[in-house]
Order: sequence, then structure tokens, then C-alpha cells
Amino acid sequence: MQKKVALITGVTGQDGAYLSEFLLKKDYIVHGIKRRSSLFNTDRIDHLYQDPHVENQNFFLHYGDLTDSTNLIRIIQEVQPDEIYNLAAMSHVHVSFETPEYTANADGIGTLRILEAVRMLGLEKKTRIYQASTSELYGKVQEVPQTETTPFYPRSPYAVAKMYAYWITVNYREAYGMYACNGILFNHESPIRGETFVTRKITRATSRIALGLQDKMYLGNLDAKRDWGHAKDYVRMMWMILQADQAEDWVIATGKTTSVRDFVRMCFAHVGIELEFKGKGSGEKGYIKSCSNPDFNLEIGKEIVSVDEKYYRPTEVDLLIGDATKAKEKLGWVPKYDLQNLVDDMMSSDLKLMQKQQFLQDGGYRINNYFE
Ligand code: NDP
Ligand code: GDR
Repeated sequence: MQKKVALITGVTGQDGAYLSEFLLKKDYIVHGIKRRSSLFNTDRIDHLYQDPHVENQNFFLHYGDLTDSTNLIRIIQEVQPDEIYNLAAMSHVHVSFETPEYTANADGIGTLRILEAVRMLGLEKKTRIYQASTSELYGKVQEVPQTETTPFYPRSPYAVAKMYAYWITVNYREAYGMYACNGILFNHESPIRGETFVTRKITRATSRIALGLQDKMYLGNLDAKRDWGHAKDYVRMMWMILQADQAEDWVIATGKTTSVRDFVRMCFAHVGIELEFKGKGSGEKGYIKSCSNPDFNLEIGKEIVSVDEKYYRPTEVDLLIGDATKAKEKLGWVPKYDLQNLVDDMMSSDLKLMQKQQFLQDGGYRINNYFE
């Protein structure tokens, strides 16, 4: 039987890396589009790299960019994919306020470029398309929990761009009979999550503080609540969405919500440190209440979490909690990880990473300690 061919945009990102692994295990031939960068940007997929000179390769990388339709048309024509996973995006909500036009181009029009390339090449009936839609579409709370029928109210240039992408995907499905779906995925994290998203920022900083490499961490809105799942569970769903009989849109979420403050508490609890928060708003601070781990030389009462208003967003999404009943009933969605497993996975990985950094630093090597 012929192997299925998948094309992944955003292959170097968190989801692109896990999805590549997942599809290769399913015996797919996987093609990924990566951006040209001045330094290597393939850390997350280096373990999948194959020497292009060997035979029977099943993982290929192509240079490209969602802002350039010429490369998309060329690559799609060459690859003739059975499935396209459009994961590429300027995916940072806060940064989208700084680069709104670029975000609209890559995240909004980029999706149109993919759909139109498939149509122009006459692949409408062959190629199935997954669009990485997001719980950010719900924005200002209209309904709790959020489902496939909850109205959208985007609150950032990122979310507005993704709203265009959502509807253009629906439109191409309805207009041209294409198999094109939106996965409305709620936040999903992992040990390879980008370092500037809040969960990874917290797991890295917690590990560094515990090891004595950093004094404290600065965060923005501690009251924001998110429905956090594990990226490994979510990429499996991307694939399941494209295997369904009918092209539809799906919410993928855990159904539980947690504040940023409580996420910080859980991370410190992982290393035996109990935190106490005092104060309100931008004056709120987190202090060490107790420490049961004799390996850490930390002072009880020390301030280790502060709020810095520079991390506040001009408009915020206060509360996300998803209802994935449709995916559970129709696709059999059963996540393997809960929030505690996610925290444990991220914390043990970052503790190891920071121990390595500590070792190098002790040996006189300069460590990048740029934190955003
Ligand atoms: P990442 O930020 O980790 O990865 C984004 C990927 O897109 C990277 O490979 C990046 O390349 C690439 N990229 C960015 N801009 C362009 C461009 N102009 N052309 C081509 N490639 C580009 O995101 P995630 O893996 O976390 O998310 C995957 C997708 O899912 C994104 O579309 C995101 O918006 C969406 N999403 C994510 C959720 C989450 O919680 N993770 C939830 C809901 C939706 P490079 O490595 O070079 O930067
Ligand atoms: P989000 O993720 O905006 O939900 O988008 P992020 O982790 O950036 O923020 C989550 C919440 O935490 C608050 N917050 C901070 N955020 C960051 N990044 N840094 C901080 O210091 C900080 N302090 C508090 C934020 O205000 C926010 O409320 C992610 C991305 O992956 C999107 O691409 C995706 O579409 C959505 O999840 C679902």
C-alpha cells in the first residue's frame, strides 16, 4: 500500500515537532516547511533529521514562508500531499500587538494562500487540510464553557488574524467542497513549549530559582485563567480530525481552568517549595513560605515572584475553559495527561536543563540568561 504523504507548515514549532514524530510512527512520509533563519532553527526536529543521501527517506524539509505564495504553490505541487497541517503562525499573542500587520499576513492571509494553492493545483478532492485555530477566538467571555457554537470576540491582532483564517477555511469547505477543518485548540504546553509562553517561562524560572541561578521571576497578569493540556495529546487530535468521515470544526480542551498564579504554585510545589502571595494587582508578590527540599539553599520569606506591568496586554483574555464533548463523543478524544502530569513533565525536563546550565556556568562558560 502507498504511504500517506503529509505536509506540515510550522514544522520547527512545538506542535510541528510532535506531529512529525506522531505521523512518522504512523508510517507517513512527512514533508515540513521551515523558514530560513540566520541560525539553525531545527532544535525540536533534529532527532528526526535524515541524511538526504540515504535511501528510503521519509522526512523532508523545504524552505518556505507563509507570506510567500510562490513557495507554497511550488512545494504543494511537488509534494502532492494527502494531508496538510497548517501550523505555521506568529503565535505569540502579546507580540502580535507589536507586529500586527505581519501577524495578519502570516496567520490570516497565509491560510488563504494554502487553501488557494490547493484549489489552483486541482487538489481539492485529494488534499485534506487542518487549520490550527485557537481558543483565543473566544476572547472576551461570551459563554462558559466554550464550545463550537460559542460566538467569537477576538481580543488581539493575533486572534483577529486567526478569525480570518477560521472563516476562510469554512468558506473554502462550503464553496469548493474541500475537506478543510478547524481544530479550535485550547492552550497546550510541553517541555518543548516556546520559552516566552507563560507556562514554560514559569517552569524555567522555577527551576533556576530552586537551583540558585536566578533570584526571582517577573510575570504579568496572575489572574488570567487558561485551560492547559499537553501538546502530545493535542497533535494526536489534529490527525484524528483529518480522519473523520466529514470535514467539521472541533473544540479540543481539557474542560478545566487554572490561574497563572496557581500554575506558579504547582511548579514550586513540584520542587518542595510552598509559596504565599500577598498584595493585589501590579503590587502582588510571591514569597517562600516553606521549603521541604534540603538540596535547595533558600531563605524562608524571600520574595521570588513579582508583577511587571510590561507583560500586561492592551486587551486581555481573562478566562478560557473549553467543552470538548463533540470531539469526545464523535472522535473518541481521551487525553492521557492532566495538569499535574503536565507540570511534572515540564518541571523535570527544565530542572535537568538548568542543572546542565549550572554545570556549564560553574565550569566558567557564559550561559544565555535572556528572559522575556
Ligand atoms: P510555535 O510558535 O511553537 O511554532 C510556530 C511555527 O510557525 C514555527 O515553526 C515557526 O517557525 C513557524 N512560522 C512562524 N511564522 C512563519 C511564517 N511566516 N512562515 C512559515 N513558518 C512560520 O507554535 P505552536 O507549535 O505552539 O502552535 C502551532 C499552531 O497552533 C500555531 O498556528 C498556533 O497559533 C496554533 N495554536 C497553538 C496553541 C498552543 O497552545 N500551542 C493553541 C491553539 C492554536 P520558527 O521556528 O522559524 O519560528
Ligand atoms: P496565550 O499564552 O496568550 O494564552 O496564547 P501565553 O502563555 O502567552 O499567556 C497565557 C496567559 O498568561 C498571562 N501572563 C503571561 N504571559 C506571558 N507570555 N508572559 C508572562 O510573563 C505572563 N504573565 C501572565 C497572559 O497575559 C495570558 O493571559 C497561547 C499561544 O500558544 C497562542 O498561539 C494560542 O492560540 C493560545 O495559547 C491558545
